[in-house]
Amino acid sequence: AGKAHRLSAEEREQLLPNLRAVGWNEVEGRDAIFKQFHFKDFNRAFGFMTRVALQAEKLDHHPEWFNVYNKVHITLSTHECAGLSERDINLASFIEQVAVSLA
Ligand code: H2B
Repeated sequence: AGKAHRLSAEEREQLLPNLRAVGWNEVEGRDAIFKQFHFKDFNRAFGFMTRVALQAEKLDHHPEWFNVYNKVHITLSTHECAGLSERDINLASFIEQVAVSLA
Protein backbone atom coordinates (compact mmCIF):
# COMPACT_ATOMS: atom_id res chain seq x y z
CA ALA A 1 0.00 0.00 0.00
CA GLY A 2 2.89 2.37 0.73
CA LYS A 3 3.13 4.89 3.51
CA ALA A 4 0.37 7.48 3.79
CA HIS A 5 1.46 11.11 3.53
CA ARG A 6 -0.46 14.20 4.54
CA LEU A 7 -1.97 15.94 1.55
CA SER A 8 0.04 18.91 0.31
CA ALA A 9 -1.50 22.36 -0.07
CA GLU A 10 -1.75 21.77 -3.81
CA GLU A 11 -3.46 18.41 -3.36
CA ARG A 12 -5.92 19.98 -0.90
CA GLU A 13 -6.79 22.77 -3.31
CA GLN A 14 -7.50 20.20 -5.96
CA LEU A 15 -9.36 17.57 -3.90
CA LEU A 16 -11.21 19.27 -1.04
CA PRO A 17 -13.59 21.53 -3.02
CA ASN A 18 -15.22 18.45 -4.61
CA LEU A 19 -15.88 16.96 -1.18
CA ARG A 20 -16.96 20.31 0.28
CA ALA A 21 -19.51 20.58 -2.52
CA VAL A 22 -21.19 17.37 -1.30
CA GLY A 23 -21.16 18.29 2.39
CA TRP A 24 -17.77 17.28 3.75
CA ASN A 25 -16.13 19.92 5.94
CA GLU A 26 -12.75 20.24 7.60
CA VAL A 27 -12.77 19.56 11.33
CA GLU A 28 -11.74 22.51 13.47
CA GLY A 29 -8.46 22.00 15.32
CA ARG A 30 -7.69 18.69 13.66
CA ASP A 31 -6.56 17.60 10.20
CA ALA A 32 -9.67 15.57 9.37
CA ILE A 33 -12.93 15.82 7.40
CA PHE A 34 -16.47 15.34 8.68
CA LYS A 35 -19.97 14.78 7.30
CA GLN A 36 -23.38 13.99 8.76
CA PHE A 37 -25.64 11.59 6.87
CA HIS A 38 -29.40 11.28 7.43
CA PHE A 39 -31.36 8.31 6.14
CA LYS A 40 -35.03 7.41 6.10
CA ASP A 41 -34.71 4.96 8.95
CA PHE A 42 -32.26 2.76 10.89
CA ASN A 43 -32.43 0.02 8.27
CA ARG A 44 -31.07 2.39 5.59
CA ALA A 45 -28.47 3.83 7.95
CA PHE A 46 -27.18 0.44 9.01
CA GLY A 47 -27.22 -0.88 5.44
CA PHE A 48 -25.04 2.11 4.53
CA MET A 49 -22.69 1.43 7.45
CA THR A 50 -22.42 -2.24 6.50
CA ARG A 51 -21.34 -1.42 2.95
CA VAL A 52 -18.87 1.18 4.16
CA ALA A 53 -17.50 -1.20 6.80
CA LEU A 54 -16.77 -3.95 4.26
CA GLN A 55 -14.98 -1.51 1.97
CA ALA A 56 -13.08 0.02 4.91
CA GLU A 57 -11.80 -3.41 5.87
CA LYS A 58 -10.80 -4.09 2.26
CA LEU A 59 -8.91 -0.77 2.09
CA ASP A 60 -7.54 -1.20 5.62
CA HIS A 61 -8.74 2.32 6.25
CA HIS A 62 -11.47 2.81 8.82
CA PRO A 63 -13.90 5.62 9.62
CA GLU A 64 -14.50 7.17 13.00
CA TRP A 65 -18.25 7.22 13.14
CA PHE A 66 -21.30 7.62 15.31
CA ASN A 67 -24.80 6.31 14.69
CA VAL A 68 -28.13 6.97 16.32
CA TYR A 69 -31.22 5.62 14.53
CA ASN A 70 -31.13 7.22 11.05
CA LYS A 71 -28.09 9.47 11.58
CA VAL A 72 -24.50 8.54 10.79
CA HIS A 73 -21.73 11.04 11.57
CA ILE A 74 -18.38 10.25 9.97
CA THR A 75 -14.88 11.64 10.56
CA LEU A 76 -12.02 10.61 8.30
CA SER A 77 -8.33 11.02 9.08
CA THR A 78 -5.19 8.91 8.76
CA HIS A 79 -3.55 7.98 12.04
CA GLU A 80 -0.38 6.86 10.32
CA CYS A 81 0.40 10.41 9.14
CA ALA A 82 -1.69 12.21 11.79
CA GLY A 83 -3.80 13.98 9.19
CA LEU A 84 -5.59 13.88 5.87
CA SER A 85 -4.17 11.56 3.22
CA GLU A 86 -5.40 10.32 -0.14
CA ARG A 87 -6.79 7.30 1.74
CA ASP A 88 -9.37 9.61 3.32
CA ILE A 89 -10.27 11.09 -0.06
CA ASN A 90 -10.68 7.60 -1.54
CA LEU A 91 -12.85 6.40 1.33
CA ALA A 92 -14.95 9.59 1.22
CA SER A 93 -15.55 9.03 -2.52
CA PHE A 94 -16.67 5.48 -1.88
CA ILE A 95 -18.94 6.64 0.96
CA GLU A 96 -20.55 9.18 -1.39
CA GLN A 97 -21.26 6.49 -3.98
CA VAL A 98 -22.95 4.31 -1.36
CA ALA A 99 -24.97 7.21 0.05
CA VAL A 100 -26.21 8.18 -3.40
CA SER A 101 -27.20 4.58 -4.18
CA LEU A 102 -29.28 4.45 -0.97
CA ALA A 103 -30.90 7.89 -1.25
N1 H2B B 1 -7.74 3.79 9.56
C1 H2B B 1 -7.51 5.09 9.56
N2 H2B B 1 -8.53 5.94 9.45
N3 H2B B 1 -6.26 5.56 9.67
C2 H2B B 1 -5.19 4.74 9.78
O1 H2B B 1 -4.04 5.22 9.86
C3 H2B B 1 -5.42 3.35 9.78
C4 H2B B 1 -6.76 2.90 9.68
N4 H2B B 1 -4.43 2.48 9.86
N5 H2B B 1 -7.04 1.58 9.71
C5 H2B B 1 -4.59 1.07 9.69
C6 H2B B 1 -6.00 0.60 10.00
C7 H2B B 1 -3.52 0.39 10.56
O2 H2B B 1 -3.78 0.64 11.92
C8 H2B B 1 -3.45 -1.10 10.32
C9 H2B B 1 -2.49 -1.75 11.28
O3 H2B B 1 -3.04 -1.29 9.00
